[in-house]
Amino acid sequence: MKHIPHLLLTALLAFVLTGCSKKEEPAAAAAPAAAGPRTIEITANDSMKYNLNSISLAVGEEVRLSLINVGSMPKQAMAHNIVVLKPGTDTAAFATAAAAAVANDYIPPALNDQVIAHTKMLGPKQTDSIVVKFTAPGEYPFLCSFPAHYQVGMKGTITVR
Ligand SMILES: [Cu+2]
Repeated sequence: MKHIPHLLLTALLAFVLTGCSKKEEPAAAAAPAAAGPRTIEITANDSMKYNLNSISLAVGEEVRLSLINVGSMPKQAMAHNIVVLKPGTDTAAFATAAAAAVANDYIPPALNDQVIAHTKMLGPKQTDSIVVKFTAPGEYPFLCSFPAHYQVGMKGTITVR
């Protein structure tokens, strides 16, 4: 009979302790939500335009470039991507080579060493993102490698300082 009150006390203590720790969990879990790279949203439309043509970043910054094709034309006629290139890349030559690289989703294999990162080629309402860490200062060109889009103005610069 002496053991019963002791067991009850132990159970009560366990309940109180569990209850206390559960109350603290939401506050503790909320803290890491802000971590991770900053997201920069870029849209591409049926008029062959990005909403952003210049982006400024700090050296060492890691960002998520998120591309959204907000157009509605079929993918065969109007698709978009973002290709981030190394500083100093001949972008016109890259775009010309890309137009011929249909089989490789318009990324020319011969110029792969100039590509830092690229999204998939997106049809209407599709989205894709790339995470890039810019460790060196410079002017990083970006463009859409779908045929003729670069020439119409789907290009820009990421300036890293
Ligand atoms: Cu495009």
